[in-house]
Amino acid sequence: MTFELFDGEGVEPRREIIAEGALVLRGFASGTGPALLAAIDLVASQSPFRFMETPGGHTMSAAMTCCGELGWVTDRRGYRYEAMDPVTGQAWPRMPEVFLKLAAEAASEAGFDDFVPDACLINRYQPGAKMGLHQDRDERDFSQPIVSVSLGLPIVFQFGGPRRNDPPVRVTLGHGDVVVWGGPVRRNYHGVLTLKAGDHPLTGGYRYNLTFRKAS
Ligand code: MD6
Ligand code: FE
Repeated sequence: MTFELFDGEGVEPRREIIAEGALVLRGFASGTGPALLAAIDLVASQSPFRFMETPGGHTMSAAMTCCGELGWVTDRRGYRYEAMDPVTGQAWPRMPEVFLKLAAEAASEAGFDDFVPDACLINRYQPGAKMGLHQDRDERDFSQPIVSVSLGLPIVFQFGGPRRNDPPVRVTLGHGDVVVWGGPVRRNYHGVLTLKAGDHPLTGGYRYNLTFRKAS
Protein backbone atom coordinates (compact mmCIF):
# COMPACT_ATOMS: atom_id res chain seq x y z
CA MET A 1 0.00 0.00 0.00
CA THR A 2 1.27 3.48 -0.82
CA PHE A 3 0.63 6.50 1.32
CA GLU A 4 0.37 10.05 0.15
CA LEU A 5 0.88 13.06 2.33
CA PHE A 6 -2.41 14.58 1.20
CA ASP A 7 -5.41 13.01 -0.46
CA GLY A 8 -8.30 14.20 -2.58
CA GLU A 9 -8.20 17.91 -3.25
CA GLY A 10 -4.83 18.26 -1.59
CA VAL A 11 -5.85 20.39 1.36
CA GLU A 12 -6.81 17.75 3.89
CA PRO A 13 -4.07 15.98 5.82
CA ARG A 14 -4.25 12.22 5.60
CA ARG A 15 -3.99 11.71 9.35
CA GLU A 16 -5.42 13.86 12.09
CA ILE A 17 -4.80 13.45 15.77
CA ILE A 18 -8.02 14.10 17.75
CA ALA A 19 -6.41 13.37 21.11
CA GLU A 20 -3.45 11.45 22.43
CA GLY A 21 -4.30 7.90 21.33
CA ALA A 22 -7.10 8.84 18.89
CA LEU A 23 -6.31 9.22 15.23
CA VAL A 24 -8.37 9.81 12.08
CA LEU A 25 -7.00 8.16 8.94
CA ARG A 26 -8.74 10.14 6.20
CA GLY A 27 -10.00 8.03 3.32
CA PHE A 28 -8.12 4.95 4.54
CA ALA A 29 -11.05 2.67 3.59
CA SER A 30 -12.36 4.49 0.52
CA GLY A 31 -10.77 2.05 -1.94
CA THR A 32 -12.24 -0.89 -0.03
CA GLY A 33 -15.67 0.75 0.27
CA PRO A 34 -17.50 -1.35 -2.31
CA ALA A 35 -16.08 -4.61 -0.91
CA LEU A 36 -16.93 -3.58 2.65
CA LEU A 37 -20.49 -2.68 1.63
CA ALA A 38 -20.93 -6.01 -0.17
CA ALA A 39 -19.71 -7.77 2.99
CA ILE A 40 -22.18 -5.76 5.10
CA ASP A 41 -25.00 -6.97 2.82
CA LEU A 42 -23.83 -10.55 3.26
CA VAL A 43 -23.73 -10.22 7.07
CA ALA A 44 -27.16 -8.55 7.10
CA SER A 45 -28.63 -11.33 4.94
CA GLN A 46 -27.81 -13.71 7.81
CA SER A 47 -28.27 -11.46 10.85
CA PRO A 48 -30.61 -8.63 9.83
CA PHE A 49 -30.35 -5.02 10.94
CA ARG A 50 -32.60 -4.39 13.91
CA PHE A 51 -33.43 -1.56 16.31
CA MET A 52 -32.27 -2.64 19.74
CA GLU A 53 -33.75 -1.53 23.03
CA THR A 54 -31.70 0.17 25.75
CA PRO A 55 -31.83 -0.93 29.40
CA GLY A 56 -33.83 2.26 30.04
CA GLY A 57 -36.52 1.20 27.56
CA HIS A 58 -35.63 3.48 24.64
CA THR A 59 -35.21 2.20 21.11
CA MET A 60 -31.86 3.02 19.52
CA SER A 61 -32.23 5.22 16.45
CA ALA A 62 -29.47 3.49 14.47
CA ALA A 63 -30.15 -0.04 13.20
CA MET A 64 -27.51 -2.59 14.21
CA THR A 65 -26.15 -5.99 13.44
CA CYS A 66 -22.87 -7.76 14.25
CA CYS A 67 -20.39 -10.29 12.98
CA GLY A 68 -17.51 -12.20 14.50
CA GLU A 69 -17.33 -14.58 17.43
CA LEU A 70 -19.16 -12.11 19.65
CA GLY A 71 -21.84 -9.53 19.00
CA TRP A 72 -22.74 -6.49 21.07
CA VAL A 73 -26.36 -6.46 22.19
CA THR A 74 -28.58 -4.30 24.32
CA ASP A 75 -32.03 -4.99 25.72
CA ARG A 76 -33.89 -4.38 28.97
CA ARG A 77 -31.35 -6.57 30.78
CA GLY A 78 -28.35 -4.41 29.84
CA TYR A 79 -25.44 -4.06 27.45
CA ARG A 80 -23.23 -7.07 26.79
CA TYR A 81 -21.52 -9.30 24.27
CA GLU A 82 -23.25 -12.50 23.18
CA ALA A 83 -22.07 -15.42 21.04
CA MET A 84 -25.60 -15.93 19.66
CA ASP A 85 -27.72 -13.46 17.75
CA PRO A 86 -30.91 -13.16 19.84
CA VAL A 87 -32.96 -12.47 16.68
CA THR A 88 -31.92 -15.58 14.72
CA GLY A 89 -30.96 -17.85 17.61
CA GLN A 90 -27.79 -18.69 15.64
CA ALA A 91 -24.15 -17.71 15.96
CA TRP A 92 -23.34 -14.29 14.49
CA PRO A 93 -22.06 -14.38 10.87
CA ARG A 94 -18.33 -14.90 10.43
CA MET A 95 -16.17 -11.81 10.25
CA PRO A 96 -15.52 -11.24 6.52
CA GLU A 97 -11.82 -11.41 5.53
CA VAL A 98 -12.00 -7.92 4.05
CA PHE A 99 -13.09 -6.63 7.49
CA LEU A 100 -10.27 -8.38 9.35
CA LYS A 101 -7.64 -7.19 6.92
CA LEU A 102 -8.75 -3.57 6.93
CA ALA A 103 -9.04 -3.46 10.75
CA ALA A 104 -5.55 -4.91 11.20
CA GLU A 105 -4.02 -2.53 8.64
CA ALA A 106 -5.64 0.53 10.19
CA ALA A 107 -4.62 -0.50 13.71
CA SER A 108 -1.05 -1.12 12.58
CA GLU A 109 -0.97 2.28 10.86
CA ALA A 110 -1.85 3.78 14.24
CA GLY A 111 0.84 1.82 16.07
CA PHE A 112 -1.19 -1.15 17.32
CA ASP A 113 0.31 -4.28 15.80
CA ASP A 114 -1.41 -7.68 15.62
CA PHE A 115 -4.93 -6.39 16.16
CA VAL A 116 -7.28 -9.36 15.76
CA PRO A 117 -10.84 -8.26 16.52
CA ASP A 118 -13.38 -10.87 17.60
CA ALA A 119 -16.39 -8.57 17.32
CA CYS A 120 -17.62 -6.08 14.76
CA LEU A 121 -20.66 -3.94 15.49
CA ILE A 122 -22.30 -2.57 12.34
CA ASN A 123 -24.41 0.56 12.78
CA ARG A 124 -26.69 1.82 10.02
CA TYR A 125 -27.89 5.41 10.32
CA GLN A 126 -30.85 6.84 8.41
CA PRO A 127 -31.57 10.59 8.44
CA GLY A 128 -32.54 11.62 11.96
CA ALA A 129 -30.54 8.81 13.63
CA LYS A 130 -27.83 9.69 16.14
CA MET A 131 -25.79 8.19 18.95
CA GLY A 132 -25.51 10.03 22.24
CA LEU A 133 -22.29 10.34 24.20
CA HIS A 134 -21.29 6.94 25.56
CA GLN A 135 -18.26 4.93 26.61
CA ASP A 136 -17.24 1.63 25.02
CA ARG A 137 -16.53 -0.33 28.15
CA ASP A 138 -18.15 -3.73 27.73
CA GLU A 139 -14.91 -5.26 26.43
CA ARG A 140 -12.48 -7.18 28.61
CA ASP A 141 -9.15 -6.02 27.29
CA PHE A 142 -8.70 -2.25 27.24
CA SER A 143 -5.12 -2.59 25.98
CA GLN A 144 -6.60 -3.31 22.54
CA PRO A 145 -7.74 -0.37 20.39
CA ILE A 146 -11.07 0.15 18.65
CA VAL A 147 -11.05 0.64 14.90
CA SER A 148 -14.04 2.52 13.51
CA VAL A 149 -14.83 2.76 9.80
CA SER A 150 -17.30 5.25 8.30
CA LEU A 151 -19.04 4.54 4.99
CA GLY A 152 -21.55 6.58 3.03
CA LEU A 153 -23.05 9.85 4.19
CA PRO A 154 -20.94 12.11 6.44
CA ILE A 155 -21.73 12.72 10.09
CA VAL A 156 -20.35 14.86 12.91
CA PHE A 157 -18.45 12.74 15.42
CA GLN A 158 -18.01 14.01 18.99
CA PHE A 159 -15.02 12.98 21.03
CA GLY A 160 -15.06 13.90 24.71
CA GLY A 161 -13.09 13.07 27.79
CA PRO A 162 -13.24 10.46 30.52
CA ARG A 163 -16.22 12.17 32.16
CA ARG A 164 -19.60 12.69 30.49
CA ASN A 165 -19.43 16.45 31.13
CA ASP A 166 -16.02 16.93 29.49
CA PRO A 167 -16.58 19.14 26.43
CA PRO A 168 -16.24 17.13 23.22
CA VAL A 169 -14.30 18.07 20.11
CA ARG A 170 -16.21 17.65 16.87
CA VAL A 171 -14.91 16.18 13.65
CA THR A 172 -16.82 15.31 10.50
CA LEU A 173 -16.34 11.72 9.36
CA GLY A 174 -16.93 10.96 5.69
CA HIS A 175 -16.86 7.93 3.44
CA GLY A 176 -13.74 5.85 4.00
CA ASP A 177 -12.52 7.67 7.08
CA VAL A 178 -11.17 5.39 9.79
CA VAL A 179 -10.74 6.29 13.45
CA VAL A 180 -8.35 4.28 15.60
CA TRP A 181 -8.18 4.83 19.27
CA GLY A 182 -6.76 3.17 22.28
CA GLY A 183 -4.42 3.65 25.17
CA PRO A 184 -5.17 6.60 27.45
CA VAL A 185 -8.46 7.59 25.73
CA ARG A 186 -9.86 4.10 25.20
CA ARG A 187 -12.78 4.75 27.55
CA ASN A 188 -13.49 8.38 26.61
CA TYR A 189 -17.04 9.49 25.93
CA HIS A 190 -17.98 9.83 22.27
CA GLY A 191 -20.98 9.82 19.96
CA VAL A 192 -22.37 11.16 16.69
CA LEU A 193 -24.79 14.00 15.97
CA THR A 194 -28.00 13.51 14.00
CA LEU A 195 -27.47 12.28 10.44
CA LYS A 196 -28.60 14.76 7.82
CA ALA A 197 -30.41 13.54 4.71
CA GLY A 198 -28.28 13.09 1.62
CA ASP A 199 -27.62 10.80 -1.30
CA HIS A 200 -24.32 8.96 -1.43
CA PRO A 201 -23.35 7.17 -4.66
CA LEU A 202 -22.60 3.92 -2.80
CA THR A 203 -24.99 3.94 0.16
CA GLY A 204 -27.89 6.14 -0.92
CA GLY A 205 -29.54 7.69 2.14
CA TYR A 206 -27.50 5.83 4.74
CA ARG A 207 -24.30 6.03 6.74
CA TYR A 208 -22.69 2.81 7.98
CA ASN A 209 -20.19 2.55 10.79
CA LEU A 210 -18.16 -0.55 11.58
CA THR A 211 -16.51 -0.74 14.98
CA PHE A 212 -14.00 -3.50 15.49
CA ARG A 213 -13.19 -4.61 19.00
CA LYS A 214 -11.37 -7.31 20.89
CA ALA A 215 -14.23 -8.07 23.23
CA SER A 216 -13.16 -11.26 25.01
C1 MD6 B 1 -20.36 5.93 15.04
N1 MD6 B 1 -19.06 5.18 16.81
O1 MD6 B 1 -19.35 6.41 14.52
C2 MD6 B 1 -20.36 5.53 16.45
N2 MD6 B 1 -17.08 3.77 19.39
O2 MD6 B 1 -21.41 5.79 14.42
C3 MD6 B 1 -18.72 4.74 18.03
O3 MD6 B 1 -19.51 4.63 18.92
C4 MD6 B 1 -17.34 4.40 18.27
O4 MD6 B 1 -16.57 5.37 16.24
C5 MD6 B 1 -15.83 3.46 19.69
C6 MD6 B 1 -14.79 3.76 18.85
C7 MD6 B 1 -15.03 4.40 17.69
C8 MD6 B 1 -16.33 4.75 17.37
FE1 FE C 1 -18.70 3.78 20.73
